[in-house]
Amino acid sequence: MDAGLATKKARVSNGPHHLKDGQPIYVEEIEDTEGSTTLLFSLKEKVGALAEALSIFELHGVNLHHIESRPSAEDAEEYQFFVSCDNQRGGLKEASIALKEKCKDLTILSRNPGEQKNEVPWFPRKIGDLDRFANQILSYGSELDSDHPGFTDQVYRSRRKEFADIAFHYKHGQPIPRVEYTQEEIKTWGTIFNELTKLYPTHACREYNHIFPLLVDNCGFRDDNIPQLEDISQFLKDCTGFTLRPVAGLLSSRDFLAGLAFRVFHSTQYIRHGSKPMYTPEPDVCHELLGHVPLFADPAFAQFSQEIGLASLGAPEEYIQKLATLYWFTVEFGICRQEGQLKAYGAGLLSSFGELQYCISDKPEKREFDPIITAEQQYPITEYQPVYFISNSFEQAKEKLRNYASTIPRPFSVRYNPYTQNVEVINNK
Ligand code: HBI
Ligand code: NLE
Ligand code: FE
Repeated sequence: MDAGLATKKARVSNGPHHLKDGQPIYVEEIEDTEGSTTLLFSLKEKVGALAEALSIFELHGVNLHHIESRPSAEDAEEYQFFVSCDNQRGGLKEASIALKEKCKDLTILSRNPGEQKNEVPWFPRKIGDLDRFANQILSYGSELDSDHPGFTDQVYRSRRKEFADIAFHYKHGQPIPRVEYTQEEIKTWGTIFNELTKLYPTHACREYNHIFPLLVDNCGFRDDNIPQLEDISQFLKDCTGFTLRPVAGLLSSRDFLAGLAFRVFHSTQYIRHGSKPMYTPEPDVCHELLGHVPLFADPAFAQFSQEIGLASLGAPEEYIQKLATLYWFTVEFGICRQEGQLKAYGAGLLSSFGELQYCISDKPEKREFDPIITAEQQYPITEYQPVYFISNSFEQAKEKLRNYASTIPRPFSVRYNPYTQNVEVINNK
């Protein structure tokens, strides 16, 4: 939809429309940027109400990308609208001021949090919105860095492109395409599977060892078979409602955490290069399936993961970074005490037979897990961790992180509706 060039209007002063960290935000503070902005507002149900609202965008020359509506959860006589627009050419500020006169609850969500510091970053509201992340890969897609072990291996590189294509074309609700893994890929998986399954009884936490046999029985976890994401997704759905979505590489922390709010785990499907089975810095199918999947079948862990995801939606960038660091030292690299021994529950440990042995040895430093302190810790992403944070139990780690997440400031609260798979936003007036 293109409304043509802007007819600039004089700036009108207007009251605050929104509170953030207790501070009012004024629509005048909207900056024209390269990004897109989503506006959220409600209108009384009446013929022509929407057309009238849209004419405001047209008048100010704002190009709309996407529009959606639904009945309001709070007021049966109102409809809620989500309008995503391009603000490259300006006009949005003026359009918002005019729109503010028609609806009392205009909220501005932006896709570019860094540039628009006073606004709530865009976040997915319904499970299908996760389709928008498919092309937002930070790294590790099909383009490999020069220090990647597969960099000069043409066969490996073209294989990575095939996997990236599956992820880029995937849409919510479709079955995840099955992949026929090559003999070489299965051999790499087999080495990792056999080494790790020797270590799990002594090195993995109780919850992990409890679920693992179910994956052997139901999903084809064996040394001569790389399980299919679709089968695992179905299995997890039956256990806890979690599902998998294929992803080409690393998502931003914000996008990755947002998936968890919908009980969706973004999973890679390719396998690491066969020359370095014991450790890889990038997530691969071994990391996802052997590291993460077992715990997503655990109801308490699934609930915890979703809460972290919900706490991240629309959170300020600094908190996303803290949450990502805490996620790193728990879900990825967490260690807990069980029966007087150290056990790994972090997926990055449970998928690396190199680091799994190293982490509970006395080489790395170990500190007590404390979210406030741990959230500030720096960490390398391409080598074994120099520091791990230990909790007295797996349960305690989850409880501490959950309490921390509930303190993240936001001018609204969210509630997940499992029937519609939508996130409902409740404004804290
Ligand atoms: N992206 N695909 C993918 N997989 C992850 O495990 C992942 C990610 N992005 C960020 C991330 N993990 C974490 O390090 C935290 O930042 C949430
Ligand atoms: N280092 C892990 C492994 O080798 O399986 C992957 C970690 C991904 C964050
Ligand atoms: Fe991971």
